[in-house]
Amino acid sequence: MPQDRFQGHDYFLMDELLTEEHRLVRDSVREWVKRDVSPIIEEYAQKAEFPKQIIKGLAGIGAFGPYIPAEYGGGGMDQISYGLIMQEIERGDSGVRSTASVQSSLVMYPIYSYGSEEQRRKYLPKLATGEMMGCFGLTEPNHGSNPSGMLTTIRDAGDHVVLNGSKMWISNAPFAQIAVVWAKDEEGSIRGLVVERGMEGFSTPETHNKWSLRASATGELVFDNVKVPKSNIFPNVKGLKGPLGCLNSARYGIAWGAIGAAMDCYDTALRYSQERIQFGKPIGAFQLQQKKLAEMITEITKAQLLTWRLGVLKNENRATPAQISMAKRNNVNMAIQIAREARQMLGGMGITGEYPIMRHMMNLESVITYEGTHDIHLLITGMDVTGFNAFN
Ligand code: TGC
Ligand code: FAD
Repeated sequence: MPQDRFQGHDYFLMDELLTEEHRLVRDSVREWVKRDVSPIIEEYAQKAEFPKQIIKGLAGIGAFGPYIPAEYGGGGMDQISYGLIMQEIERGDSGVRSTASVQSSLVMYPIYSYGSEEQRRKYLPKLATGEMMGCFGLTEPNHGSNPSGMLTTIRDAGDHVVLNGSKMWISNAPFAQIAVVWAKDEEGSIRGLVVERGMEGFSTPETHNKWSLRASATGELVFDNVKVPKSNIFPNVKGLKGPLGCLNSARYGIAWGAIGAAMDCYDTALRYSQERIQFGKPIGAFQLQQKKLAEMITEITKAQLLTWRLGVLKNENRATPAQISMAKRNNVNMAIQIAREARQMLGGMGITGEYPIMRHMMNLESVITYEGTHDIHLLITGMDVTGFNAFN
């Protein structure tokens, strides 16, 4: 990929709504992405490999547990800083943001929110430094959008439980040392537990041949009579609200992240339109290309305002799950539309790895599917505004 010349886009002077700390966090992550992600990410995406060497750097910029209190190794930051970190990382690549959001919101968050003090002290500091990586197992081969039907079970066996079943499409699974797993107990209640690599009967086969999120490792979690100590079960949550609570935090981060991917596509297309000459003029001088760019910056600006407001509500503990759904759905859809338009603006060059757009476009096909599909989030909004549940 040519040198990363990205410049932020702030049409409505949104920076004035950020604190000095927010801007500092955002700018330092942006610099790190330019230095350590952009130069290598295309090569890793092409070979479908997660660049493990960036784990230390991700920990260094505070991407693992930004809002987890400092006494457990987290960054102790607010929700807007967390969002800005996700935005800047996804500006580089959605797969790298996936690794960070799984670690923060789907592994550290449940351990912090639902775990015992012993569990917090055992896992959180190592997860914050990246010495330990985690993954999150909710989806199963036959239960994706409706996780309440899950078939993975735990059976009481004295001082431990016996875990059986399987999970599919799990980000970070191939290399994670621990998995936060959701399974039903004998009463049919969903419980969360920490499963450690090395436990007998636990394996994590890698999923190959993805056209999307190629720089992120995806795999299965297979449990064949795995004995898990009872001390690994989260004591403070029961039911589907446990995993869904984690998703609120991850979906919030994705809403910010999608803005990053969209800004990168817009920035690339804008620069290309100013430099590429056809019919004796820069293509940006043609009205059809201007329409595309004008609509892109309009949609990015609307998403920035929505998401900043959501961050304020989240800081005040007032953001509802339905508001988070609306932002995730809107922003990922906005980003995927922009990626498709921007790719066309680059003509043939748009399909090459010389530019980041095609990679973003393909990545966003996963982002619009995971953490609740586009349609599932629409139904959540529909239920919230009408009071009618269209799921059952
Ligand atoms: P429902 O009966 O509505 O609710 C069951 C219980 O959960 C509570 N609840 C929530 N709690 C917290 N946050 C939320 N967002 C919540 N939504 C619901 C609810 O109040 C109830 O509590 P209680 O106390 O009454 O028991 O559940 P349902 O079975 O009808 O399902 C609702 C539905 C469809 C919205 C939900 O299942 C859903 O969101 N499905 C989508 C599944 C999904 O998003 N999976 C994501 C897997 S993880 C992933 O994709 C990671 S990708 C990572 C990466 O690489 O970045
Ligand atoms: P399905 O639920 O089978 O849906 C198929 C289609 O039917 C979709 O279009 C959906 O919108 C539609 N549909 C379903 N129900 C309804 C309905 N009631 N009304 C209307 N339409 C409906 N999961 C994890 O647990 N952990 C992870 O780390 C993780 N990482 C992932 C990484 C990648 C790259 C991908 C692709 C997925 C990942 N997932 C992960 C799984 C992801 O959350 C699921 O793919 C997603 O929730 C959708 O489930 P599904 O694929 O089984 O699709």
